[in-house]
Amino acid sequence: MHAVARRHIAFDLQGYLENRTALINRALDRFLPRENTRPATIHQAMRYSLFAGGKRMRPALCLAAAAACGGQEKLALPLACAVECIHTYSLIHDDLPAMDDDDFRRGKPTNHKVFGEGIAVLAGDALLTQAFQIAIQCRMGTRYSHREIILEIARAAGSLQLIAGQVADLESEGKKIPAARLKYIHERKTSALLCCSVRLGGMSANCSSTQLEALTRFGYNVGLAFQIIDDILDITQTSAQLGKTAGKDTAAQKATYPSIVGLENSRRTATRLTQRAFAALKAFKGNAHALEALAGYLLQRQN
Ligand code: GRG
Repeated sequence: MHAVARRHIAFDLQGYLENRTALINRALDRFLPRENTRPATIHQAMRYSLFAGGKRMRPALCLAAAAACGGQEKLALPLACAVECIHTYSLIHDDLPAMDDDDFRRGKPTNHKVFGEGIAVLAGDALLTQAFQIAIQCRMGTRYSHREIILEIARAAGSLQLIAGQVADLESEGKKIPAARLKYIHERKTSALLCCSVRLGGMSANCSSTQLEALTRFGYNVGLAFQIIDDILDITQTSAQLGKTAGKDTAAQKATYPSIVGLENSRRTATRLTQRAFAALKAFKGNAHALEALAGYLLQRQN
């Protein structure tokens, strides 16, 4: 067995994920307007993508980070749901014909295929806005205010991070780019929101500055590893396994880690980044089992 996988043998990750996914889904259901709330089309479209069966990795990381800092996971739930809304919005927009033009996401037809492009744009917009409305419902401790929470989310989702990554991604299509440019894209398009997820979990638990710094290093490295694995899966798995169209990166002539440094080198880099993430968890003195198990799983995942 892989050395990284061996570390998590005692932790019931499957049980943990099932339980937290159910918790997150129930909370999302409470936070979102009902399907028949007028105008019903937009609420149906928002719920369609939100409940289409995502892995819920960002909210799970948010809850696990809260626990690692000695906090109550339930207090982090609004923040966990907020990041999942932002993630889902980014997927809906990424799938639009003007972006990646995809027909298949989370094992289902993409939002614009079901509701049309106009409603899909609006469903993404509405989920992004909804995220702030949900986040503000978090009960904060003494160290971090709602202002800091909102700033944290806005920065990760804004034009210097998530959007910057997507812009660079669009502008790099069909071009040969150096590995440093690809890292810039991955840091913004993927790592920023993962990093934000764990930081928010820590902040909801009133974490110390040392803990927040450790979570930042953990999230950054896990985020980069996550995207490299995503690039690898795009060429090694089928569409049915991924629940989205496989081979898209090659078809769109996108620069990926495997296309620049090869498959084996990409796997080694993802493993090295995950080991750095594990090293960051030392700050939690053995109290970050869920975070550790999640990072191990993200490296080994098959979809
Ligand atoms: C704001 C116009 C506009 C677009 C934003 C940033 C962006 C578009 C899209 C990003 C989409 C993307 C492919 C991001 C990379 C991160 C990634 C691999 C997402 C898939 O995450 P998973 O595997 O998905 O966690 P599930 O469906 O399981 O939640």
